[in-house]
Amino acid sequence: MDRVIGERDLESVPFSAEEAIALYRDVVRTRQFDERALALQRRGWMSGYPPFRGQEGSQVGAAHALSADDWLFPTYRSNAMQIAYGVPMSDIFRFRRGHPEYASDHDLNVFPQSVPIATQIPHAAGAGMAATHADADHAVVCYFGDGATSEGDFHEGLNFAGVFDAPVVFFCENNGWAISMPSERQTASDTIAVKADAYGFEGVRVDGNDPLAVRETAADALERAREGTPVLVESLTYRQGAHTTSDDPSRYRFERDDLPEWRTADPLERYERYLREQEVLDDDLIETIHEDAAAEVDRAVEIAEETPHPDLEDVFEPVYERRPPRLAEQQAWLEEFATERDHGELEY
Ligand SMILES: Cc1ncc(C[n+]2csc(CCOP(=O)(O)OP(=O)(O)O)c2C)c(N)n1
Ligand SMILES: [Mg+2]
Repeated sequence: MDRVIGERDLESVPFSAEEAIALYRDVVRTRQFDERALALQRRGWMSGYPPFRGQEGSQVGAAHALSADDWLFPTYRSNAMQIAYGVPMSDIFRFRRGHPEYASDHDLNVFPQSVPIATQIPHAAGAGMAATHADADHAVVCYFGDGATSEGDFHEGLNFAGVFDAPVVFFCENNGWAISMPSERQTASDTIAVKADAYGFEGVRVDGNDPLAVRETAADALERAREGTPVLVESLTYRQGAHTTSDDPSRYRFERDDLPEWRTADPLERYERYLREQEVLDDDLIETIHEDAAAEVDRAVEIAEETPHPDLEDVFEPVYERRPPRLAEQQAWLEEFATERDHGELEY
């Protein structure tokens, strides 16, 4: 990669020290969110969690390039992107505790996190086509992983976007893994970015562990998208943790000596070191930023705990206008299960 952090100074990047610190603050905020979420899940506070540790730079950088009119299509892994874009941490905690996403405390243009792989890609292409149709000047950013590029939805979404000049930035976080499948076995293409050629637009690669490079790449891509050319960004980063809290990576993950150092570098440590060298961060500021982030996470946990548990009805209500019989049956079963559980009639 030609964008390795540390090989340039802040004078040579189009950002002020203030912006560089704002990015750092979000890397710290999201790192602390992720660490707390993992610890809380281990206590049974929420049922499952997909950690994004290692991918903060790849997400925070792009969030800083979006404007408030743009639309974001996230995945289960892109919580840092959402938090940096303005979604309250408490919303994400509540979602993980079973609260519906539509009951959120923000009015940002953020779609529900997609858990089915790649299904958000045609949706994002459609949202981009709708923007063109309405003569609106917002853009759409769609996050997905390396694994999603093997799905038919990836082809369909990028094909439509290319044909209809949709203002969409397709942002692929190549984090080295799709659960236990290493990314080099995901495709026989040289890179993921090169796939954009087939759809008639450009694909670019960026060092995803460098928040400044991601910010600049995403800003360029958004500008081009607004002019009617979609862009595929391949952000090279690394999933440091397990796929989710249900995963045991020791079953498949051995040292990835095949990846270069910059690829598995920790974005927080590396960026902090760089900003110290640039003399825009010192111990005092670092400490304040960490303390503020910890207080914000504490407060978000409190808000989530203060929120009454959702009704079982909330699981079913937003899915279909007219509930199909099989879903009604599942609801009845679940209500019976919950009643027995509440009366202590169930044996675990
Ligand atoms: C359509 C579909 N198929 C399979 C799965 C099971 N699944 C969950 S995550 C995952 C791997 C996704 O890998 P990648 O796209 O690289 O995203 P990452 O988890 O690395 O962020 C799979 C296969 C799913 N959720 N949806
Ligand atoms: Mg992946």
